[in-house]
Amino acid sequence: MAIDSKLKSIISRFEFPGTLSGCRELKTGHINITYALRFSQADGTARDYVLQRINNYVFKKPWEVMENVQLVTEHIRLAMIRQGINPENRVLRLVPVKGGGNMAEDGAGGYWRAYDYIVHAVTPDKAESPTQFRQIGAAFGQFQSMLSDFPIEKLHDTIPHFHDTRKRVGDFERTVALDVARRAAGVREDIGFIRSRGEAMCRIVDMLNAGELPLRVTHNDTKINNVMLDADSGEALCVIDLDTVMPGSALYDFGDAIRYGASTAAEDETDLDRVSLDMDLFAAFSEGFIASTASRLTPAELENLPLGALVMTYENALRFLADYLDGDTYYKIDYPTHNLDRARCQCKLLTDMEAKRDEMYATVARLCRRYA
Ligand code: GN1
Ligand code: MG
Repeated sequence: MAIDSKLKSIISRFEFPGTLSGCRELKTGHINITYALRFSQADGTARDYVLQRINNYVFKKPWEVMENVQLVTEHIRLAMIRQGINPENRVLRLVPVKGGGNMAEDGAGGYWRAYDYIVHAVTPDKAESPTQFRQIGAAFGQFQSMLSDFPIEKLHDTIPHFHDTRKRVGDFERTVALDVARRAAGVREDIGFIRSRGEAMCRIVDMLNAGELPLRVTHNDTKINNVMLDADSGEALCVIDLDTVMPGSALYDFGDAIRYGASTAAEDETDLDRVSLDMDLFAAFSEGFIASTASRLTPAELENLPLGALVMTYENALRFLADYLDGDTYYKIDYPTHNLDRARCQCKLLTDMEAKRDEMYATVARLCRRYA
């Protein structure tokens, strides 16, 4: 793509080696703006980097996001070295800004950062097989395990109350009452669905507050495409998108991965008959996750993993619907009812999970007996 002068000037702020020879936008994620950059080197080779503009409507204090990312990637890098693993291409590495630091402000309110590109990798948007999804489960489980000795008090809450379902349920009522975009009348049934599950879905927050579940350092955005896989072997290489690494519950990471990756359809599928929970994928992910975390997680965490899937699906339904009612201020959308379609799809998935609840618990209990 043609590179405009504003982008060029941001690029020039980072310590990229070589001469810029390519730039393309990567259309992934609902939040940040991401570019892949290529630099030709004097020896004729090329090196690739990722440049991102941090969404500072979503992340109000981008410098705190960067502090977290710096600390977390450094911690993982050292953990890998201790385990005899070469961290090259397996943990994100920030590119320094000329003159110091790791984030550049563009003078127009934009905040930018850059990473080495994880090479020879793919990020499937959908599980291609149970075996692959088991690997993804293991990768997120290992990610949590590597951060199990991270000093949790050093982490900023990059989005305060991110998975505080109780607060989200309260905020949702205010959103409905304000009805900024005047859309509430058209989605009464959807609002009713969200209201009917509110209390039950606050169970994880309540257990955390009661000390029945421990706070852990968690990823909090465990979509399948946040794990990069080796393009040939399919082996999990690197967990990415670390902006929401924060204190949270292990159940959130398990649950969000199931919500997105074990669904039979895309997150915004409009033919709701196609949306359900694939129990083979559920079992495969559970196996990878439980095998890599069972020795660390408490019995209460292990037993309640399926609750994570229900709660995360509910929470995303609520958030998409709230953003639709708000006039689409948070998520990137491709068309006017995109957030509504996403919300309805999540509601349908939650309904199917409710029907399969006993089966989900039985599968997890069986795997816990095997690995715990
Ligand atoms: C957003 O980074 P991305 O676009 O994968 C969102 C998640 C939602 C997800 C739904 C910081 O994630 O919480 O679950 O969309 N991230 C943030 O697809 O709000
Ligand atoms: Mg994200």
